[in-house]
Amino acid sequence: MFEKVLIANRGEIALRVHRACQEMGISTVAIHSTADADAMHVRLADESVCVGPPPATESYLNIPAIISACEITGAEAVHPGYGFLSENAKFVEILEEHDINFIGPSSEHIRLMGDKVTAKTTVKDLGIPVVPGSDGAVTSNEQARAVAEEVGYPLLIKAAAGGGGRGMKIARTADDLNEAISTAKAESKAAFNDDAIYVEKYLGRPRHIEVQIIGDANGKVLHLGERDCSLQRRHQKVLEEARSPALNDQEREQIGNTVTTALSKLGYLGVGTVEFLYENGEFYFIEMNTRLQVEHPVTEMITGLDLVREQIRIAAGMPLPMDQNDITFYGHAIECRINAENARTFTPSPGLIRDFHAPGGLGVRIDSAAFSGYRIPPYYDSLIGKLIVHGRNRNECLMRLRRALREIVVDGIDTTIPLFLDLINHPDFVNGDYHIHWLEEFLAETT
Ligand code: MV4
Repeated sequence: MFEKVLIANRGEIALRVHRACQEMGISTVAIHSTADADAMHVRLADESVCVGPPPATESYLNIPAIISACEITGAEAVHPGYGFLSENAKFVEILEEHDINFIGPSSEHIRLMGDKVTAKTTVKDLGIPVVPGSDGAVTSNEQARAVAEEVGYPLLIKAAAGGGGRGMKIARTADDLNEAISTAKAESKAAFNDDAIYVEKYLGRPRHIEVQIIGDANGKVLHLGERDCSLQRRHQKVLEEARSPALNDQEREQIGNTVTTALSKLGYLGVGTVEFLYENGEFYFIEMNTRLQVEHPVTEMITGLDLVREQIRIAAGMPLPMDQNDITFYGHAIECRINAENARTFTPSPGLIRDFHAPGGLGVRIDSAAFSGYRIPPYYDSLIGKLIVHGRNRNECLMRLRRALREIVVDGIDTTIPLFLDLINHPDFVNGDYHIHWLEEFLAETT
């Protein structure tokens, strides 16, 4: 096992990784920008290295500075958290050249899934259901038109380099097609310097359901069930739950088995998430994430597994100590992302947290690096913490969430807490009856 791990991240996820390391007897190295010198992840780590000025491009994304920090401290492995360098294949290759372990999948698998066209054709060949559409990239308007005749309108034009909704355009009818293609290409060229596109049938009101998987160096791949992440705004998830209120056990088992069979053929190592749209009882693959995700705690709460611990063990070459039959699911978990943002306008609200009080009690977990007197810097994302609640069933989980939301105190800045207090009383949410556009429609109606 590693003796020392460098955590190439900040905020709550840096703390989350530090906690797993401590429990495994591994000492930790924090990196930080000058803006984060007093941050909680720096205070708790065994050692820390300043890697640059506040902008992430010069600090948390500064590969030479991070490699130097590993060499100076003797860290044998890097945990990237999420965001920043977590899905950067080049970074993984540079670590390899320096004989430093990356706690995550191979650079080949990161690159494969980073290109949405190669990801889709690869998983399709492995037996995962995909959205009907072009076979690979589309290189002419005539080709797009031919696919549209086959799958029907509306048609969705997607950027191969995209993801997270960037570079997507809908063609409602054949008349819209040429314009949608040229706008999608132009946007993708500007954002990613790549104008490759592909097309799919547009699904109107699906749910976003993702399957958590974990694979080891022996080719064993297990699934840890699904999460429903349909409640989102502008492609930012707001609340996630496990299991999905929309699935029955037969559907769960079927999609879980399909995914594990496919990913074991690929020899996938590490944790990963296979994202689907789900509509009218059918699953359609959209993307695969090759990192630990923000919402991983809801999976931890219902399986009792520590995903970061498993990531570290796998990166150290250890086999998964369990089989699929050993994974059991207990109860229901919901995560609320508490952002330093206005709950209605989502305008960022950095600044001083005058008072911070975490709720507690049975089934309540807070993953946060915030504290009373902490000043949120304006340079990074606005996530200040995650409230994760577990109950024996969804109803108990909802009751517990309601009381935890009434206990939590974050004073001095605007947060998204009032939004959750509204959501928890909405019949559609209480009934689990929502889809990927539900939250935006709710906000439009009530703001
Ligand atoms: C779609 C879709 C409808 N039909 N694909 C958005 C981000 C990217 N990950 C995939 N996305 C979508 N792909 C087809 N064929 C609708 C979306 C989509 C979406 C997906 C998941 C979560 C939130 C979303 C919000 C808007 C659109």
